[in-house]
Amino acid sequence: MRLDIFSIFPEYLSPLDLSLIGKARQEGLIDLSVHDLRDFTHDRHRTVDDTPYGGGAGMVMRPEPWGEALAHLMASGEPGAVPHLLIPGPGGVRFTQAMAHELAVEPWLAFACGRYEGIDERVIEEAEAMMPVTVVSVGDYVLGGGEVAALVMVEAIARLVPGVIGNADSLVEESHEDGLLEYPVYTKPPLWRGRGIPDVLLSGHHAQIARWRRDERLKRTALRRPDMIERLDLADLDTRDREVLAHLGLKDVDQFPADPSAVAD
Ligand code: JA8
Repeated sequence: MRLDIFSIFPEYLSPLDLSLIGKARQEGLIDLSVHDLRDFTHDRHRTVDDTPYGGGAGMVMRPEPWGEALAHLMASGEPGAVPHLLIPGPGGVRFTQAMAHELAVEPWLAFACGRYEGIDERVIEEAEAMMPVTVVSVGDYVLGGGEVAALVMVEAIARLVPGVIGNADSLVEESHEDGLLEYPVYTKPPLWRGRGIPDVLLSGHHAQIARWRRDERLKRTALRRPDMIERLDLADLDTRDREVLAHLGLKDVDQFPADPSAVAD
C-alpha cells in the first residue's frame, strides 16, 4: 500500500517511523511519504494561509499550494493510478473500524492535513474532479489540525494490511469487530498488591472461560457503550446473552433468567 501525507508540520508525523508501521515500512509492506505543503509555495515567506472571505476569526488555507500538491501527487503515480484522498476534519463522516477495513484494501491513500480554520473549499471541489475524496472525522472534538487524525487513521488502516501484524489471529478477537467491547485480561503474577485473578481463568475449563469472557464483554459494553448494545442484532444473541442483558435492564429481551442470582454483577 502506498500512503502520502501532506502537512505544514511534517515532523508531526514522525511517530510513523516507529513500532509496527516503522517496521512495515522497512519491510516494504507500506510505502509512506510525508510532504511539506510549504514546498508547494513560491513566495519568500512560503505562505499557506490568508484571511477568510466574509470575515470571521482565524485564517484559511490558501488553495494554490494545495492545488500544486495535488498535481504533484497525481503526477507521481503509475499512469492511470489514482489515490483516494482523505481530508481529516471535524465536519467529516465518522472514521470507524469498518472504514479502516475498506481503506486497508485500497492500493493508494493520500491525506491532506489542514490547519487554522480549514482548507479553502475549492480545493475539495478541485480534488473531487481528479480522485475519490472523503472528509473524515475521528471523533466529535476539535483538534489543532489534521495531523493527529491522520496518525490515528494510518495506524488503524496499516495494521490491517496483510503481513503488517505477524499473527493474523490477533486481528480476529478485537473490540469493535463484532459489536462488543473486549473482555478484561490478566497476566502473571497471580496475586498482585492483594488483587487476585478471577477463579474461572485458573480453572482450565475452556467452555466456562469462554462463557465468562462473553458475560464480561456484554456487561462492559452495556455499562460503557449502551449505544453499541442498541445496535446488536437479537438473532446473534444466545439465551445466556439475553439473560445477562435482561438482568442489566438494557435490551428488550423476552427471555428473562429463571434465577436472577445466576447472573453475577
Ligand atoms: C480537526 Br484545523 C482541524 C483539521 C482537522 C481536524 S480533524 C478534527 N477532529 N479536528 C481540526
